[in-house]
Amino acid sequence: MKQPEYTSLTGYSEYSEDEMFMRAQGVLQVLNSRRTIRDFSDTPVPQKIIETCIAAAGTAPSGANHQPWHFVAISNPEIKRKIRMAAEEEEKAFYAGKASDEWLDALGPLGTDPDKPFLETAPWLIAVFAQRRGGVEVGMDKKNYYITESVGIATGMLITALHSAGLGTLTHTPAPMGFLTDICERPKTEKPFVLMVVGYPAKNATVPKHALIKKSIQDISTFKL
Ligand code: IYR
Repeated sequence: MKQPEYTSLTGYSEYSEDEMFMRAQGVLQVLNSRRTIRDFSDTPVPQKIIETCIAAAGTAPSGANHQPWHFVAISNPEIKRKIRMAAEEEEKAFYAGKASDEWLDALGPLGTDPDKPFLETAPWLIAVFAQRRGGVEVGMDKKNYYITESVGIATGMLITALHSAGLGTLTHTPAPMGFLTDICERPKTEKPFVLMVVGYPAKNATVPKHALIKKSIQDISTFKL
C-alpha cells in the first residue's frame, strides 16, 4: 500500500471574526442573487471564461481524490442542434405521459415544457459526465468512490463559478440523458450527470415567482449547542 507523504498547507487565509462574518454575508449575497435562467441571449462568451470556471469546478473534493468527472463544453451549433433535437424528443415523451401527475403538478409553477430553444440559443452547453472508473491520474482504471456526491459537489462549484463570473445558468436534466454519451463521444463507462446551459440572460429574461420561495435558515438547519 502506498504510504502518505505530506507538504505544508498553503493558500489558507485566517480572518478576524468580524471580517469572517462580513465575508460570509458577502458570499450569501452573491449566491442568493443567483437565479436559474431559461431565457438566454445568443451573445458569445469567450472560451477562456468557460475553461476557467471548469478549472474551478475541478478543484472540488472527491472520493479518494479520483476526480471522477469530465466536462464537455460545446459551442458548436451543429452539436447544440443535435442535443436540442434529442432532448426535446425525450421531453415530449416526458410531458405527454411518462411523468407522473404528481411530478407534472410539481413542475406546474415553473412553467417548463418540452420546447428547449435555449439549447441552441445559449452560447455554451456543458455536459457533465460521472466516471464509474478512473483514478487519481488520467488513464487509470481503478474503482471510483462517492461518484454522485463528488460530481454533485463539482457541479455546484461550477454553477457558483459561472454565476460569480457574471453568467446565467440552467441546470438541465433531460431524462434519460443517454444520448449525451453518443453526441459528446464519451466512453460507456461514463454516465451523463447533468447538462448545464450557460450564457448571458436575455434582456427580457423572466423567472418564475415559484423559484423565489426559499426556506428560512430555521427551516433548513438545526443547531445543537
Ligand atoms: N427535464 C424536464 C422536466 C423537469 C424536471 C424537473 I425535477 C425540473 O426541476 C425542471 C424540469 C424539463 O427540463 O423540462
